[in-house]
Amino acid sequence: MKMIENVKRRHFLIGSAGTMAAAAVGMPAGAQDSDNPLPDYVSWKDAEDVIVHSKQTLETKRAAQGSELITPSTELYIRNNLPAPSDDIVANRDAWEIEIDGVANPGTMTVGDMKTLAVETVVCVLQCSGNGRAFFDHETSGTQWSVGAAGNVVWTGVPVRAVIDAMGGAAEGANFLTGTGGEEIPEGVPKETIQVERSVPMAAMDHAILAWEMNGEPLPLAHGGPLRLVIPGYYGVNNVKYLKRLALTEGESPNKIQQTSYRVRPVGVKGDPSQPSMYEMSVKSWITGPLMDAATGKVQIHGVAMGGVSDLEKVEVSIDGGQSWAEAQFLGPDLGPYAWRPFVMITDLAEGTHTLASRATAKDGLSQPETFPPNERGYGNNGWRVHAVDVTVS
Ligand SMILES: Nc1nc2c(c(=O)[nH]1)N[C@H]1C(S)=C(S)[C@@H](COP(=O)(O)O)O[C@H]1N2
Ligand SMILES: [Mo]
Repeated sequence: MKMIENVKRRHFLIGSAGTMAAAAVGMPAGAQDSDNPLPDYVSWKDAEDVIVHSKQTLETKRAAQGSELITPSTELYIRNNLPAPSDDIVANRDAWEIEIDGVANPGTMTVGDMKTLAVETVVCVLQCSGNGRAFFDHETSGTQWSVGAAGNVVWTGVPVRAVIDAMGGAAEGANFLTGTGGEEIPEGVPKETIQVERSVPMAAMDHAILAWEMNGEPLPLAHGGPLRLVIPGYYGVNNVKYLKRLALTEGESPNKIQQTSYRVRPVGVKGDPSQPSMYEMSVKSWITGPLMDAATGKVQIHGVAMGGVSDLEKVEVSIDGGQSWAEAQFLGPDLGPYAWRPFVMITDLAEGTHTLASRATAKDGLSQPETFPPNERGYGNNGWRVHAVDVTVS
């Protein structure tokens, strides 16, 4: 068991792992040109810092995460369920119009209108539900993400509450906030089968914003421009890109992505609406360096940690595979309960191979388990043991 884990772990640390994964899923023809390994719609990303799993899935390299407080857009992962819309939709950003339903006065509002209502900035982790999937022992379908389907992002936009208020407030019987993605659905395909439409409990509205800016710049199309629903503390899938409709609804979206996908269930069991949906994220951390080799003497062990929906209490680091732990030091400012915090521990490492692990504890009292139980789709992995790295010091 232990050996399998180690083999799996090493496999994802070697430099060529990304290329191998891309080959395994079959890179679509035309996904890359000869000078640039990146798909066209994200050709502006930094090819050195990302692993291209497929045309629709890019992962940030673990080493690139380093001790970055904010993830630059050029490094941030990409996860598309459908091909991204044409960049025509960001030609005139302020003219982008969304439909608003389930309010006293249903209607439409443009991004330009929203900019006159209110503005707020929130820093939060964007993380795919399947981040850490590669570390499960069972076979999982879906992108074999290691740690890089996550980033810490500064979002600016209008609070969802302000938009709802401007439309006369919530209609009777609203239980969910439902956002619909702006991808075109090919003719003849029932929209329920592929359309990205997610419903989150109304409580999520307290912190939700409709963002037009990311890291201080107009929101790139690839990350959901002109307008994205951002639900701090919630898994990536709930952060609907190119938002074209926002509705307060009595029930959850009838679409597959809500009803049966993103449901946590035992291995071998099909998804159904009675199972927990991937909503709130959990406390998690991982080492980002050193990853393979280090010289003897003083070493800075660094990584990133998040509290899920709570402030962080502490991060502990182990250099002996979890037999003993010492508290690490946070690096840089605390940007709130939904943001991640880089951490560092300076220590001496003797010659030999060391298993470096990190374990975060949040102020709500929750901390990372040693092992997170397997589930059919490999969601939500925050077990500290499989996120550890073996480093050889010589
Ligand atoms: N419209 C739309 N929104 C979407 C998706 C999508 O395919 N279409 N993918 C979701 C998933 S599963 C994730 S993890 C995040 C990825 O965001 P990113 O591509 O900006 O990193 O967006 C979410 N929002
Ligand atoms: Mo995702």
